[in-house]
Amino acid sequence: MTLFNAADFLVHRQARGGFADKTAVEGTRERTYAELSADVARAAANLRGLGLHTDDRVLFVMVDDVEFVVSLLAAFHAGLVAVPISTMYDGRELAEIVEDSGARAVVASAEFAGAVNEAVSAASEVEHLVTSGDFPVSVPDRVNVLRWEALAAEPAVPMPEPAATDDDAWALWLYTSGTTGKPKAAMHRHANIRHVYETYGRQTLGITSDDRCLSVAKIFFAYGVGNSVFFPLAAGATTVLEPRRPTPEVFGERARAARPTLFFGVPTFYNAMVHSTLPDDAFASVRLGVSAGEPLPRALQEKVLARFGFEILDGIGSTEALHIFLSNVPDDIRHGTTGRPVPGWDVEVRDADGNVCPPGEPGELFIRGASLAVGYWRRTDAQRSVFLGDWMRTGDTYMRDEEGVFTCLGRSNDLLKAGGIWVTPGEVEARILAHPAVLEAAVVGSEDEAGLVKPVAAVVLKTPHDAVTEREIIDWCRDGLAHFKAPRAVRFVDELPKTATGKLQRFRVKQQLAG
Ligand code: 3SK
Repeated sequence: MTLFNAADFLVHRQARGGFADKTAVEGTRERTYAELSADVARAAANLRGLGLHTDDRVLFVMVDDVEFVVSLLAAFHAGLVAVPISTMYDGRELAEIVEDSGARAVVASAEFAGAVNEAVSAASEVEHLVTSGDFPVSVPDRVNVLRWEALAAEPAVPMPEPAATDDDAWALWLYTSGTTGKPKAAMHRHANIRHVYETYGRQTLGITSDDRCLSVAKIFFAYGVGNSVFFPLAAGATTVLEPRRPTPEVFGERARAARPTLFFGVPTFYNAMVHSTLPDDAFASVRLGVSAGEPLPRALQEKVLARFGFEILDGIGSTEALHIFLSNVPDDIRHGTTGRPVPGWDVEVRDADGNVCPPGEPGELFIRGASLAVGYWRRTDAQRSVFLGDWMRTGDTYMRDEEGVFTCLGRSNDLLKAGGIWVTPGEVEARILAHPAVLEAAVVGSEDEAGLVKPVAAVVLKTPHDAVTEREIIDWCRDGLAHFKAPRAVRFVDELPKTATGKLQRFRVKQQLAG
């Protein structure tokens, strides 16, 4: 058994090895690697001091700031399981997750006090609530409430060395609902953190200790925790944390002040950036952008390059893979594609019989790599349908060309048949998006009066009161596409339903269009 602890890999190693005085984290305050290392060891000892044992879950509902990074690394250091949770859940949804995880402790920022109070009150197994900021506590007496400062204080029993975990020890559970269904925890090992750094952070991004990382995706999300914690810290670089809600204005201002070199966004955010009034030099320090979450349209990638002056590496990852497994690389960026497999990943496009598709033929994407989750916590059915031996079925429809470059065609279950012919929503959406008045579009299948599935569209206009009509959008599609692909109906909406990282939730678009 080889000992390996992610806290050692991410912070203590750097503090010992020449980066002690280097700034590790810039949030509302700054920490060097030496300070962060000491904070983490103290917080780990204090968590253990609460009576928490190896593999106990500690759940985090926190804003992206120094306290979150310290708490997360402290859980690794203490041999506990860190469970970062989306800050977008309401009290009832959060309570279900807290119950499901069996967490004995919750660490939460004041901003989410309402939902956290409700969830902790409902979840009978929670014994400790650690509050950060000005948190109005309202939980039953059975819960031991302490302030975050108590985690940072000198512990009664120090824990200078990380717990003797090995590669296979649980480090991190990440809840995912995918684009449908009840959230389930993908369970990740300590070793998975090293793997995503080695394969994507170092070999694909080429991150070095000179980099400064800024991520739109928050730390509670797999994409965000890689961008803002794993990659910068493992490289001895600096992570710039932005606690506020991500808008182009907030990030433009932060980027001008903090001068990031690597910027991690999602297509919706890049789209908002190009439609904003930000100065063109707002991101002048960025050497490379990254996009994931959903395919980045070629036109958008080109607009960001023309306006803000940086290239974007488009890639795709998943919570189950922990980070990105297919990506473009800096010296070979193919606009409009997701690039090639990240080193260490096997990626196949398979047909309905499980055979590998020849180049040019669409099929479902399957992946195999060392950072795949060991499974889902207490979700046997989902686990058996998603994890097949060493492989995972992603549910995405892809095509690989002769050169081994992959292009996304949508989610496998998003494809719809109109008049007996397959329609790829992405193709119809791309046509609608080319209309000068359109900001965003989503196409889903909807049954008509005869019970036949037809494409229908939800459309967000750039200027909400633009006098564009439904007929105009339909005719625009009939002009540029085979007629059967044109939507039969168009509904103008204020916004499209999305996940925390901006991934379109088609099942909610369907509800939106049905309602
Ligand atoms: O959605 C993605 O592409 C993604 C990327 C990195 C990590 C996690 C996810 C879901």
